[in-house]
Amino acid sequence: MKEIEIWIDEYHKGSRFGLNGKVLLKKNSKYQEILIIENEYYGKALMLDGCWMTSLRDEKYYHECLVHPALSSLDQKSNILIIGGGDGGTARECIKYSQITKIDLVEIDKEVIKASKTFLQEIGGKAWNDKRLAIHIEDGVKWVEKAKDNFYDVIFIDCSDPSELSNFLFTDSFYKECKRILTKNGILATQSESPESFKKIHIHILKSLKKIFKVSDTMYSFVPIYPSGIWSWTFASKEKLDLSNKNCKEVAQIEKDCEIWNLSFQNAAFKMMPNKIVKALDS
Ligand code: SPD
Repeated sequence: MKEIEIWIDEYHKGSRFGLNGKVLLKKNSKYQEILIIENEYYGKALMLDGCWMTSLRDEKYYHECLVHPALSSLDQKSNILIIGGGDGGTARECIKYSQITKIDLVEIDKEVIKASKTFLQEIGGKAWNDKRLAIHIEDGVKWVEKAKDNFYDVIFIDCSDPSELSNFLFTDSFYKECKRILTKNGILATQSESPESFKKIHIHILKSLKKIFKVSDTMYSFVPIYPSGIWSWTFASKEKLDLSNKNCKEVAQIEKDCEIWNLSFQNAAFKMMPNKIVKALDS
């Protein structure tokens, strides 16, 4: 008998972004609905509460852009914090850097990690067995509040779109707490939504980070399964932000390993701010 294939859509302001395939998992955790579908082109894909999070085919567009601009540019990098990131993709990119000694991955929903380890094993890959990775099932906001001053070299915010569950991760008070726990030259690296489909929150994130941190910069690229496809990542630091990767010994090897990211891709991506966003930031 042919397995049943259905369309699963993310609805967004009167548009829908869908994948067709066989549903491998659909369950409600304490926090959200978790759905995994297997699509002919994108492979297995994860949706949380009706929003696409990642797919095997396009996840590298997202994870490589979140991780490498920050890690390849920092001379000192021992302690890393990942807020969210329960699919393991951000951790997988982090473990490529030998200097890192500890990665705290703080994910509120243990069921996301369980589903990812079961169905999306390739995304976390070797990270799940890397001794430097410590998984904490906890609210990222509380974790940050409890963390010591000047402790983390990089904080990655790998969260969902704003919702009841994640709203606080987009607030000034959360960003200020992140600043407090970053080392002097540390970097906050956050997914910063879409300048097209999430324009209002995108501008809010960029303005907040500019106000709170001494320096910040945004890169644009694509995540094909997200609404509108265009996406952004923003990097902020309390002292200096030099994302030119000049001292990173591992960068050549990491470029070879990556599917999307390389230095010229990154350089172009930091110059891609749409003019309507430039104008909105100026006003
Ligand atoms: N529109 C979806 C935004 C989700 C960003 N986080 C994705 C998690 C991948 N690790």
